[in-house]
Amino acid sequence: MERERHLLPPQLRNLLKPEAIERGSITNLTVSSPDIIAGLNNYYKTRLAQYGIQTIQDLANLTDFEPLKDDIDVSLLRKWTLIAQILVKYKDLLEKGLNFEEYIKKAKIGRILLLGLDGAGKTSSLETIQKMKTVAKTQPTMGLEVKTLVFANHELVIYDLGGQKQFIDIYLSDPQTYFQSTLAIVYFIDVQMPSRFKESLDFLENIVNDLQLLGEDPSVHIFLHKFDNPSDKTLQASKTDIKNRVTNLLTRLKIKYYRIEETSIYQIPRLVSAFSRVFQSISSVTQVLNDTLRFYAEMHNILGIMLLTKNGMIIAEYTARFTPSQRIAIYHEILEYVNRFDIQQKLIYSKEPINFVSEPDRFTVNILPLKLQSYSTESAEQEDYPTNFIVLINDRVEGSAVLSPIEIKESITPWLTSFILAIQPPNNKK
Ligand SMILES: Nc1nc2c(ncn2[C@@H]2O[C@H](COP(=O)(O)OP(=O)(O)OP(=O)(O)O)[C@@H](O)[C@H]2O)c(=O)[nH]1
Ligand SMILES: [Mg+2]
Repeated sequence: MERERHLLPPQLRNLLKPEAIERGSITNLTVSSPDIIAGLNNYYKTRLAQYGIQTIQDLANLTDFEPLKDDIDVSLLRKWTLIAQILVKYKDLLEKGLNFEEYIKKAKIGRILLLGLDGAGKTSSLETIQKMKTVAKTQPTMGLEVKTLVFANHELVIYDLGGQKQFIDIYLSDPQTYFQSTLAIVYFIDVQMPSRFKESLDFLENIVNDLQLLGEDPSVHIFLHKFDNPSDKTLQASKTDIKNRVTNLLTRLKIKYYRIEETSIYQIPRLVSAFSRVFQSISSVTQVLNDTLRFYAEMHNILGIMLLTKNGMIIAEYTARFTPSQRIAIYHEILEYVNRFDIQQKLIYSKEPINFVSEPDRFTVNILPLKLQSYSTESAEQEDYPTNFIVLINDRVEGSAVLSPIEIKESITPWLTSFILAIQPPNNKK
């Protein structure tokens, strides 16, 4: 009994009725009746059942609130479906009978491969995000170089595979050595070199074939790189051309999930954002964090929320209500603040938010330090945890959030803490 109760992190347990947890039906969570959710009483249970919603899984699948809205308030429906979706994401972990921390430990991170022809910009890009400033590296990589990068607590192992012809031949002739246990591949294509598109696509096809033969199913990220100046017409045309060709190729190879990013070492926010998405794609926790942020944004009427590491990488975000260019413009400014040492010091020690207006006077942005408070350890140990940043973005004119940024942060922090602690060990842990 005791063990079952600890399967869920405390913040998630708070979403459910205590009796539901005591009953020990937690392992059958997704087939449980929706009324295990706190506040969902018998009346609502009956209403939901009238619309065919009998289980947590049904509730998680609910997307169209329209038919129910006369019976049940939409804000309640939204809240409950989000809770149900979070619970469904835990199904896997619950079925394995693991608690959250154990689960994270077992979700061992494999490696990330940086691939692409010689001179495509792999090494420069990696060093640019490691240093958070442009590194225009010119030394070609001689074969395989193994590097690491810390993202949240994951020590990511990154294989930087030099792209000269003689090395490519070696990788492709020994895929087992180079491509096995791959969680993600980042494939770089130099958009300034249309004359090499064909050659680059051939290499990509060979890699994907090898991965499929090995039974590997990594997440695939295509970086259309050296996209230095988005308003350059020639560059735009090349980008559109290669984007179509990549899409066709990956569709033909039956790769369902892939992302295409436009990157440049001279556009750090885009590059960091693109890499953050690679890291998020292999982290089992970011999905839950993303849902949590969305949940909070909707509850408190906030336009957007981002959760950043100390150096500005995006751990999780809810930014669906911005256009991609708005999102990048806002993030650009956020990065400038977060990576300025004096501002960091001020943020961490004063605990007051930094406020600014972004994207031609449209959005107010608040950056707040997020000091983690462990629920299981004594307060003396708190200082050992690195600070993260929480960013709240709102419409300037509307000033729509009801609560102040500090109040919002206070209410989000306990929620996020247990998740982040699970993926982020203390600073002093080597
Ligand atoms: N204009 C522009 N040049 C870039 C960009 N990224 C990298 N470069 C340049 O491209 C050249 C090759 O960069 P590298 O990072 O060494 O390329 P690589 O993919 O690691 O090459 P190999 O190690 O040989 O496979 C260098 O001169 C970089 O300065 C970019 O975003 N824009
Ligand atoms: Mg290199």
